[in-house]
Amino acid sequence: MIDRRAFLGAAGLLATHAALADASGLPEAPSRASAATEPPLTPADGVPYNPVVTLNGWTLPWRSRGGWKEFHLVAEPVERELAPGMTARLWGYNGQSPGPTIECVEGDRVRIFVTNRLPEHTTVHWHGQVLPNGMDGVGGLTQPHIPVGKTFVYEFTVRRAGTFMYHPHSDEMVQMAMGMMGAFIVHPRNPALHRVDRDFVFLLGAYDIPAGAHVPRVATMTDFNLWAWNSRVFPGIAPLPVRRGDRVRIRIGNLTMTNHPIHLHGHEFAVTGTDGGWVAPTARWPEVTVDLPVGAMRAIEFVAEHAGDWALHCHKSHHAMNAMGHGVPTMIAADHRGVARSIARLVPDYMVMGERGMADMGAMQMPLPDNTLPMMSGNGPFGPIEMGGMFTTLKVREDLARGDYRDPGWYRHPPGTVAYEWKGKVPS
Ligand SMILES: [Cu+2]
Repeated sequence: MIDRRAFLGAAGLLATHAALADASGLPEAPSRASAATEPPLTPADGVPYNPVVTLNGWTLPWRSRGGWKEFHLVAEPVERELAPGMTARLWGYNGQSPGPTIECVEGDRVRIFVTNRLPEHTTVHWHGQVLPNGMDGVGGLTQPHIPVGKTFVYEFTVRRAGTFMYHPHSDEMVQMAMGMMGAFIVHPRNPALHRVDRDFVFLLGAYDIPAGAHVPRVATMTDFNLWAWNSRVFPGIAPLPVRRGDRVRIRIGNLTMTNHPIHLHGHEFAVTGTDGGWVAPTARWPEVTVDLPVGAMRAIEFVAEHAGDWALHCHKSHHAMNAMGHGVPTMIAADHRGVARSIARLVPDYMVMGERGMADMGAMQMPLPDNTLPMMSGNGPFGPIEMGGMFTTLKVREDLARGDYRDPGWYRHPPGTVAYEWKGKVPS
């Protein structure tokens, strides 16, 4: 077998789409090991469009051949860093979970090769696409499952612009619990339609990985311990840098087992699209939280008018935490000093915790098993942020260059605009 990573490194992968091929005649299947956010992939040919930015992810290059855009997905076991200090052994596509984002244009004919390098069969379902029934990817119903080691071909015309995703419809519970999913963005044929300055996409995922382990428990139904955006958890989730005045779209898909109310600070937005299509402008209303139902996508849009580091997070407070034991008793207001003294005679390291709340855990460096993240972490300019899971920031800046997606660092607040301690009088 060709070592794909070595081949790609030599080939300078993003240089051109047209040359992507391997010895078998299949389009090359590029692969990524890093969880960094790649800059948007500007199309080298075909109808021009404004590409999306996949949070902690990337877009799959394609090749043009005989009027088709050809993509190559490889379903395979992957290693994914969820945040610095923790790596999970997941299943995904082309070296990553989630798989690379597929981008094309309304009216494109797409041919997607899917090679199965998993230890069991799989399929790919193109969630939200209107396509011939036999291309829908439901194993057993619309096609045979793709056996281990085989490559299947999906061909269809993408009929409408919008926000879609892909995932297996084959041993679905296991394969999605292992991280198999990806975004599928279809741009309008007329690039002036639905135009925004910055367009982000990520998928919500949930994992149940016991402390010190690497592989998710695949039979967990509700009690997940890691709530992820594109298989990353805070502080591993990249910020969304935008220029003040930019019109911003954030596309979010939910492939977890529960709903997620996603909340943006400092701005109001409108839901402008779902995986069913665009919302008519007359049917939109202002919101600061959008609930993501299971198996659905939402695109929100707003003008980033207010400079600052604005929190963007799931509003279920347990979903903005990393792994924790939900059996922890509430100790607030309990005086257990006497008990603690008795326990300390048996367990010298015993610490009294939680009788004043749990905020101390944000700063405490407790010994943890290897490959385990603290429940809350991340440090901001004012101290511990005390979050985890589905949390990141929208960083609105005056001086960001167009097309610059690098983290601009912490916001520098103008004098007199930060909450302050009362010391007997307000400054005049
Ligand atoms: Cu949530």
